[in-house]
Amino acid sequence: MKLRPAFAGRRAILAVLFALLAATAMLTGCSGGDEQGKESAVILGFSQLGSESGWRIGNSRDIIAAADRAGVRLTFENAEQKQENQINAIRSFIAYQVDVIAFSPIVEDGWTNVLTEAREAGIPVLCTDRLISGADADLIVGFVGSDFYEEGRRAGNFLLKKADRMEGDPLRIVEIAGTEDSTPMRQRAIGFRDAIKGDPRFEIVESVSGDFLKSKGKECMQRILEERGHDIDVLYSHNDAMTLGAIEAIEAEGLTPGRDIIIITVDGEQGAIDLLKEGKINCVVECTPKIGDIIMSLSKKLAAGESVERYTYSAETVFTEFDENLQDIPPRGY
Ligand code: GZL
Repeated sequence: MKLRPAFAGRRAILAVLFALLAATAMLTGCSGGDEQGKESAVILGFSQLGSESGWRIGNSRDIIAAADRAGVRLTFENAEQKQENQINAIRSFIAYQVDVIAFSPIVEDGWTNVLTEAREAGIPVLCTDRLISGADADLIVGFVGSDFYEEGRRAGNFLLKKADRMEGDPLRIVEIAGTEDSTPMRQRAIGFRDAIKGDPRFEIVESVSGDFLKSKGKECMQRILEERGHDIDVLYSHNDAMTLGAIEAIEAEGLTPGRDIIIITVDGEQGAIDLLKEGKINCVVECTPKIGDIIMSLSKKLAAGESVERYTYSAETVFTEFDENLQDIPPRGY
């Protein structure tokens, strides 16, 4: 049927109007209530820093599953270890006018401009897992994640307990630290040092960055063993991925991890717990990646215009060779 020109024109105008309305609803996230008038789903833009460790992969999995459980519409961007990718992702969330932005900042500095843009757009920003510099603290509405300083202290307190059960020789400590200028790297280092401060039994003979990567943890340990031979008594590693790499280097050198070199690690991945049970690791400080549900709960509150706690810390523990029930540790899930 050939439409009369006038009618055809009217249909075309209606089609354009409908398309504009649909686009506006999508961009503003204000699709309004559905036909029952129920609230529309919260739209959360999440910038994940990368996939550098089993911990990070477990963190991403947990966040995606939690969004599904919570009925939150999640726009998830993986920055693949690049800060500029996180900045670009946050800018795209602003353009899309999400209800809330959450991100795990790969390092603490360099966020002022993009977070100022988010504030000017009226979009609340939540820091998850890691923090930004204190100078920009007013640009975020809250933090959810671990107390890294406490994790560092737990690592140091284990070493005090271990040394109490050993001969009095000074213990030479090597530290393989996480990504430089990241919150966990800074805080785990300070907490550990505060725990052992002033104790003449300990000397940190070297601290290097392994960037939270297994490959770099192995490279660092290989070089240190080549240069220092067997004059190392303790490895304090800021995450399990680097620890697993370092243990490969230690065993290649013909040394026994957990006996020739005391191994203290952070995260609590399944691989590390398995080696703790085997006696190849002496202490695993837990850092849980399972913060997805709390992120969704806080995001819904923010989208509803409610305020949230400034800091929401995860409940965590520590597993050591002195525990009697190591075999009972349930599967870690990351
Ligand atoms: C800690 C997290 C760290 C983990 C590492 O919350 O930021 O980053 O300890 C990960 O495994 O790479």
